[in-house]
Amino acid sequence: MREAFRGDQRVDPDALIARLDAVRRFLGAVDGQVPDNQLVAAHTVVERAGTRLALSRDHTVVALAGATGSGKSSLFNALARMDLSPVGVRRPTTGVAHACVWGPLDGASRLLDWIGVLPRHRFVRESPLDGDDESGLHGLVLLDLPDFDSVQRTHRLEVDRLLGLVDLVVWVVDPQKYADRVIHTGYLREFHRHRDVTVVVLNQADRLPPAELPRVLDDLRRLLDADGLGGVPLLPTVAVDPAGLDGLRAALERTVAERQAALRRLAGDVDAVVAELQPLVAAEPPRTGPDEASSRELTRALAGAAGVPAVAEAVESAYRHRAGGTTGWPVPVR
Ligand SMILES: Nc1nc2c(ncn2[C@@H]2O[C@H](COP(=O)(O)OP(=O)(O)OP(=O)(O)O)[C@@H](O)[C@H]2O)c(=O)[nH]1
Ligand SMILES: [Mg+2]
Repeated sequence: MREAFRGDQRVDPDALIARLDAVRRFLGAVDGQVPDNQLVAAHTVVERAGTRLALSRDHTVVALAGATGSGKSSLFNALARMDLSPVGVRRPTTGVAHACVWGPLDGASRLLDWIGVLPRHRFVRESPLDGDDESGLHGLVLLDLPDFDSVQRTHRLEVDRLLGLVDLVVWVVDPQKYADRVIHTGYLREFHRHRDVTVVVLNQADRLPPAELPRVLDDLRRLLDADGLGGVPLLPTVAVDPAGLDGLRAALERTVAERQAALRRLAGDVDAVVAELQPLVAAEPPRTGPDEASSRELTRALAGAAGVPAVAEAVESAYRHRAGGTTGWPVPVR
């Protein structure tokens, strides 16, 4: 099944909606025949995608995620050019997500309600004093997340919930902990289907002797390749130096201008769902008999969800054809 790295490729919203419809039809067809727990992830994606697309296509929700002390809140404040989220010496510091919206807060309120950021932790980055300085980030909704390696279980749960909803993740690592297992096996690897909405920053780059920086970046690149994240942008940052964010700011400006991150994230979610549902469709469907037609249409529905355009069209007619019929197939494959 397709597991695309879209890179700069655009995701067509209509094609994405067609793929989501195909998943929805597949779920309708297997309803009652496959244990519900095998379909939870697919149902979640279909519902979440519908809500995300309906809420706003003009905003790009970007999360700063990483281990405690890596500098997420420092980067958040530096990008906002304001002290919005407390930075601390006591770890962990950030317990709940903070959000900063570039542009009017009004337009993003429903999105932030859905994401679950409390109103008192929402900030707006638009004032008449700014001039045009911040216009390149107009439409950005930046989230500062709690630490994902937290001693506080509630922090980890909150991070996991939010990572399921955001459009793009900036993973913040630091020179001390960039190779930690929890970062790679617990998180980065899980995002291999979302390479095109993944950015990694090596923050606190100023703490390394300048001659060491290229070696650490190479080492981190090697670890990212092993995580299945080959080709993702990797940038050094220094949150405590305004010039130390130029690369990240430029990357975010490009992302916001493209208006593609939400679509790419959801397309990656559909890829994951299709891979998970694939085993439910037997490799060798029955060749004849009453099960033949239903097995064919399920295969087609899944092919439609996978994004094979010609087959996607056939799904519609297969389903119309089937209207009212009963299905003795698919079977969970042994
Ligand atoms: N030298 C240097 N210090 C930094 C940099 N970024 C952050 N710090 C410092 O590192 C410490 C931790 O920064 P925070 O921004 O609170 O880290 P965090 O990732 O938000 O931590 P949690 O909220 O606990 O998850 C603070 O003392 C910051 O001043 C950097 O790029 N260079
Ligand atoms: Mg913090």
